[in-house]
Amino acid sequence: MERHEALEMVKKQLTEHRYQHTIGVMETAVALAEQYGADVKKAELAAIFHDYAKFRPKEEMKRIILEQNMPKDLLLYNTELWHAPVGAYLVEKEAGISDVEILDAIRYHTSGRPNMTLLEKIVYLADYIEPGRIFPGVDEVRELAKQDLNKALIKALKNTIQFLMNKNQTIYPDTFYTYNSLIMEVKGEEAR
Ligand code: DGI
Ligand code: FE
Ligand code: FE
Repeated sequence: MERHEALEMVKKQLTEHRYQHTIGVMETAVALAEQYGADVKKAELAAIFHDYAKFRPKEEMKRIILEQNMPKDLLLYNTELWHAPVGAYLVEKEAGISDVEILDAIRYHTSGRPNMTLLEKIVYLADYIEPGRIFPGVDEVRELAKQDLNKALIKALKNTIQFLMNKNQTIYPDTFYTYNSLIMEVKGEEAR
């Protein structure tokens, strides 16, 4: 699918603010893909569609999670987590995108997962550091992203976990598993 066609599709699903965020994620993901040698076209499409399901009614998302046999424990945690796996499902169904790498980058863009692919990492990080983001610590992650993808991701995960803890919110286990997996990956690199 061409960029303009994809953008037209997502624009209808999003608010103007969320659409501008999506443009930022797209541009950032393309730059990271060029920098780290990922498939630029896949990064672009995954970024464009990453928040496709963001504004679907919670009841619809819940139904899809149950009917499509997605992990049921998602329903026990923050509803903010749901749009990622539901988005992957709807993007395949409604936009006809069947590329598993693109769909997984959408599916795991909020929680991450252990042993993330390069494309998954790029979309996750682009979502965190796109120019419209202003949360505390984001500049440090932007700087790390210039040097080391995994170290930037660790900082982003750490910030997110700390942010949620400070608000006494639950933390989805995959968020911790993602953090652990990245720490081990960096330790492995350093031992070589
Ligand atoms: O959809 P976006 O706002 O662009 O960003 P996102 O898909 O990364 O969603 C982030 C939101 O999800 C943020 O408000 C934090 C919230 N959230 C709630 N529980 C968890 C969580 N994020 C992670 N990574 N892990 C959680 O357990
Ligand atoms: Fe999102
Ligand atoms: Fe997003």
